[in-house]
Amino acid sequence: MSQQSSDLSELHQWLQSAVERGPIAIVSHKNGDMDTIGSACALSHVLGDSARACGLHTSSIAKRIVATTEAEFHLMDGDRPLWPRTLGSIVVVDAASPSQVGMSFPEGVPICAIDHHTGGADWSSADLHFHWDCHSTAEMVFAYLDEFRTGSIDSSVRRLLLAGVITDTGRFRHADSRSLAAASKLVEHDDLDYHAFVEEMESNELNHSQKVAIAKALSRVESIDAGEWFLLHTRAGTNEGVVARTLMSAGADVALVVRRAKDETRLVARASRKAVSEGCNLGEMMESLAVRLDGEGGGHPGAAGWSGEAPAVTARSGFIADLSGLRRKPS
Ligand SMILES: [Mn+2]
Repeated sequence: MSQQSSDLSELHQWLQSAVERGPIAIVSHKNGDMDTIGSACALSHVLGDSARACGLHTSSIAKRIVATTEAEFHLMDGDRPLWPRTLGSIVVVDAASPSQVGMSFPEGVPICAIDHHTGGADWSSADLHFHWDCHSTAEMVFAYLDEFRTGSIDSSVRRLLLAGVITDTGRFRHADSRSLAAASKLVEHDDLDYHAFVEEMESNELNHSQKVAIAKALSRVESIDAGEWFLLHTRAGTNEGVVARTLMSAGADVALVVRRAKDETRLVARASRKAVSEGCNLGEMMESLAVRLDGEGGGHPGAAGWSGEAPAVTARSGFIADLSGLRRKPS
């Protein structure tokens, strides 16, 4: 049996016994992006009445897709999460470590973590840690359903997972054969009009104050030759992802967006495909930043983040210093 199919059967066995144990909480990570929400809702839909998708937050795209697929997602209060007394199992989707969930779990309930991030990986508390080095958790959930629960893959599940794959691969910009194969299988049914679906996802218009905030962040952009890399960086109060994407379109090898909120600093970084193939690995850089500055850091070679209590200027100069020290490899 290949590693892939043995991972999937291990997950299947775990979930089968979970269903027998009673109520299952399928928990998303605290930022509530489309991948985590889509994966949680699709899995809970398939597992049936005993499973509930829940978490602290849903992003605006996720909110829209949850509404249009008539999926059920339960928002929880991170300070006082209410768990059923009979809770039998917890499945965490798309979180690199327990801290990314943003709430504590009841003692003694078996946990299964399904995740595709590098870094973090602090799932020693989990009974089962199902990890693949791929571009979205939605692909992993789809691989499982496609193998063991094909009959339960309905239109709603397909849309939830497809949206997760589309957003986590940056609209397929950093997809690989597995993401593309999953997406292809997800759209091959007549009831999914891909064009209309993408339009529906992208109709997620920014409101006026978000547009103003993005414009301000763009007006503060600075460029640096960080060693051999062309870096564009700025501060943003919101929509860091949109700002980072814009900096990439403007030709950055690496884009860095710094956000300072309350007592937390957050770095969001993106690298071009070329930069990644020439040796830039943002996930590793953010992990090493987390070692030096505390906080949490990790992600993927081309898209990664760090958050912690260090001042914004310390975090930013730490990142720039690391990037400056990195030599380009011939691609
Ligand atoms: Mn993800």
